[in-house]
Amino acid sequence: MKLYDFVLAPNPRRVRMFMAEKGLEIPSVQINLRQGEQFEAQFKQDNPGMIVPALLLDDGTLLTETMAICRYLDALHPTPALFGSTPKEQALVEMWSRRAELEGLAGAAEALRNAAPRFVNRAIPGPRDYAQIPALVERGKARVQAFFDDLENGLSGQAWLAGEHFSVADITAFVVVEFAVNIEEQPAARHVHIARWRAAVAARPSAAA
Ligand SMILES: N[C@@H](CCC(=O)N[C@@H](CS)C(=O)NCC(=O)O)C(=O)O
Repeated sequence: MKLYDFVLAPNPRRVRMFMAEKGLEIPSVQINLRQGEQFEAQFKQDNPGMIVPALLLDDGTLLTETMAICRYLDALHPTPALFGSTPKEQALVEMWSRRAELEGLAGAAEALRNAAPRFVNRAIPGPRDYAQIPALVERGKARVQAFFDDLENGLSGQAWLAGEHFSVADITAFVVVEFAVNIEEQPAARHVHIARWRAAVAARPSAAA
């Protein structure tokens, strides 16, 4: 197996944290997105989607999409359970994972990629070029702040998003909170549950992955 990774990007970080929680080590290659290595011919040939993370399996299958990669690794290495154990936990993990991706990560990407000069004509990652839409910057920031409010409610009265056990949903939400520095958005002082939970995630060895 080989993991295409980039140390500064949020989605590969989710996979690295997931692997660290499982105690997995997979050989990886850094694709420096800041230097445009995702556009190089060899990478394009290996991964026509031109995004990271991507996991190349020994039979040549290429898995893209962070959650698909995590699902695959989880099926091979079921413990510790990071997708929930009970039906309720599993549903809550799915619910919070989708909220964190669709509101948190997507909102942050919208705010960053429609503003930063390095993303001119690259407002959406992948093989096609999309023009920036400056009006989406403020909307993206507002979505991230709305996600913080949802997260605060979700964490009220419980240690982790799915209840008693840390899960992949906590990984994605934590990566959103950390990545939001790049769009100059952070949880507010009133988000006390996020602050407590964030410190607890940061204290896990996987947070350094
Ligand atoms: N939906 C994908 C998103 C992957 C993605 O957006 N990756 C970014 C890095 S976080 C990327 O490869 N960007 C390439 C670029 O900016 O050209 C997933 O969940 O893995």
